[in-house]
Amino acid sequence: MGLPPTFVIKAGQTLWNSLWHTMMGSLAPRDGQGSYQRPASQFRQWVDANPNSKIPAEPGRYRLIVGRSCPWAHRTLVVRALKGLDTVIPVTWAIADPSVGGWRLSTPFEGCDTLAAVYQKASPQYDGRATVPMLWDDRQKQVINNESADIIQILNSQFDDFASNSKLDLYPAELKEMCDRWNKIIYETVNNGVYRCGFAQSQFAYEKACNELFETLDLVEAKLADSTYLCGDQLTLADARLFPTLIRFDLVYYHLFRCSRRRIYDYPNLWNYLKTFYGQPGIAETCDLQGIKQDYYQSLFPLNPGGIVPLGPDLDPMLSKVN
Ligand SMILES: N[C@@H](CCC(=O)N[C@@H](CS)C(=O)NCC(=O)O)C(=O)O
Repeated sequence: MGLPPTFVIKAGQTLWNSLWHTMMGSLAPRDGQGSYQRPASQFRQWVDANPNSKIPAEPGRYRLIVGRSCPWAHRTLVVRALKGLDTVIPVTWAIADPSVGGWRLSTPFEGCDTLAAVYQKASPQYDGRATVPMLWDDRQKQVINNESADIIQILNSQFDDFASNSKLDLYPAELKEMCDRWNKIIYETVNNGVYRCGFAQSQFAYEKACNELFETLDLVEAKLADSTYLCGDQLTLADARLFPTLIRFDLVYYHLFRCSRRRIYDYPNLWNYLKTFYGQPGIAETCDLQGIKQDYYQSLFPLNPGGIVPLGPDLDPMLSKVN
């Protein structure tokens, strides 16, 4: 048995190539150079601690709709856990389901089976993507916010009357500037950077994203040589934003998104930092390591047409091991 005849290979290549570009184009909008362009979030309302405000913080009124594999949703779960908001803000789980082309709801919600249907029902004019995380108002039946960067700020600052760990401020005034600086660079080159690698539609776009990603990882590695967290000894929102990408890195991004210059495990300080964060109360429970792998490898069809999920790496025992 050898390879099929040349013309079969050629025909297969031509067909697959054009199909791949078509599918990637709808999975991941791109610019003229083939670089991934993430669409902007459209729901940006703010919940306010003031009981007399238009959208006041109240226990049990707002819920998060999240998916286990999504790093943006994971940030919101991380801040919810750190602040002790588990009983204040309930969670509805969305399941990555390639057969519906997006998120299905684990149990019907507001009469809807899919997240796209919830968006449509609440806002019929909405023409954006049906993304998690979503902060939903159970009282007014409306989408409050679908931008994770906003949602974590809201959870950090507006629910302190009900949070069991309200003393923790992940965005204190004196660290804001440093936190914002890290947020900007980490968003562009790491959080979104791994997607810019994985969703690149040209060699140029991939190499640019990959170089920028590892430049930042090197920078963070150097910073962590003499600092427990990104902004010093105190955990901040910058860490809550970095962690979900780091925990997925060796599991998924290294291989599926071709972020393969180094693993996080190969960076002593970053690996230690990852383990320290993972060891914070309530954090390990927000990480479904096997589920993350399954969703990415089975849902992103154009990147993994065979749908095979790799067995390794086995991160669980590595993360729990104390130095
Ligand atoms: N800007 C959003 C991005 C959220 C996002 O891209 N979520 C992905 C999952 S990781 C999603 O739901 N994608 C579905 C789609 O694009 O159709 C945020 O940070 O909240």
